[in-house]
Amino acid sequence: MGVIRSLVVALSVLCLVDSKPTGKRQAGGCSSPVQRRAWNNLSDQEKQAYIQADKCLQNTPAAYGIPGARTIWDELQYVHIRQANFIHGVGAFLPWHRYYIKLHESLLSRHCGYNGGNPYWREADHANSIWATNLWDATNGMGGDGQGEQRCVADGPFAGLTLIYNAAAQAAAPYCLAREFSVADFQEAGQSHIDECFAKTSYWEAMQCYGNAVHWAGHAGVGRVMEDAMLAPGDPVFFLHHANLDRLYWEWQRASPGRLNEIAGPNTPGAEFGVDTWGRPGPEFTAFSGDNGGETTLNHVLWMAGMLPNATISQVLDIHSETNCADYV
Ligand SMILES: *[C@@H]1O[C@H](CO)[C@@H](O)[C@H](O)[C@H]1NC(C)=O
Ligand SMILES: *[C@@H]1O[C@H](CO)[C@@H](O)[C@H](O)[C@H]1NC(C)=O
Ligand SMILES: [Cu+2]
Repeated sequence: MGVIRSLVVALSVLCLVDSKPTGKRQAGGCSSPVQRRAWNNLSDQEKQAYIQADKCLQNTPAAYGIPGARTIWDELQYVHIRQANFIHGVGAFLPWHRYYIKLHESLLSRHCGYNGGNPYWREADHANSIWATNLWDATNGMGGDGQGEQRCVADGPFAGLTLIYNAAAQAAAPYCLAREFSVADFQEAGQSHIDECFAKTSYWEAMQCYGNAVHWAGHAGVGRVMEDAMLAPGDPVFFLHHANLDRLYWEWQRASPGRLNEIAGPNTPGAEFGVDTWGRPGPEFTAFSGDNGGETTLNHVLWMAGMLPNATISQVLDIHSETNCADYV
């Protein structure tokens, strides 16, 4: 296990450096969307600003009253674990993860002075080899593969990062940020899989397609924490991966105007999504889903544990909405 860091670390001044203006959310609109750019297209200085802002969240004491959380990074991971059986394999999968990216962006801005967009990882560019990217750089990147028996990440800015929530969303023994790269699993990020999903003509078909190979590739390709459907956001790579998935979903949405108002699917996942081990979502979610039934509607409530206000799916389907105010460039 990596070195356990002191939790009380002064904010790095780098948190405050070189960020682009955030999306301005004004009454009734979004006048200047925050720009989400490909990792490869960021300058080293921009990469550092983003990395240091994530480190800042990992070193900022918990602020949202989530039981057992040490840091805001813990609280961010908790939001995902707590409702994992309500946001995967369901209609809300893509909208929920879109709003979760906005949560990450909002925390970076609110607590760490980073007002840029959440960058994305253009995975298809090097689907033949997960290694063939500067994303793993130890200086201007996420650090590399895990090492040793526990596969803890031992280089780069997140070496020594520990996480505390288990799959039951309870604070337990700290564990390290672990990775175990798989070249074979990452190959599913390839363009042919993206093209297949882009060709789907209904949301539910498209969601199931994007949620399959294209989504799985980044999780299983990185491995360990990222491969765990509950714990995955503990790895900072999660947000680059999901921004890429969200970008692909947005491309699909833009291909036909009706798709900005289209949602479908069940509110509880089928057996193939592991509900037998996760358990069914309880009334604390289903009673507040806003759908008046088991089918996901535009009124479905997206919950971020109070770190952002509850939003409905209708508020996030357009990334230029007041709630999102973002663009992929
Ligand atoms: C972004 O990076 C890609 C390669 O990953 C390159 O083809 C493209 O020209 C870059 N775009 C800009 C605006 O720099
Ligand atoms: C937000 O959503 C959660 C979960 O669906 C629910 O428990 C809570 O009451 C909602 N909060 C508000 C202010 O509506
Ligand atoms: Cu998820």
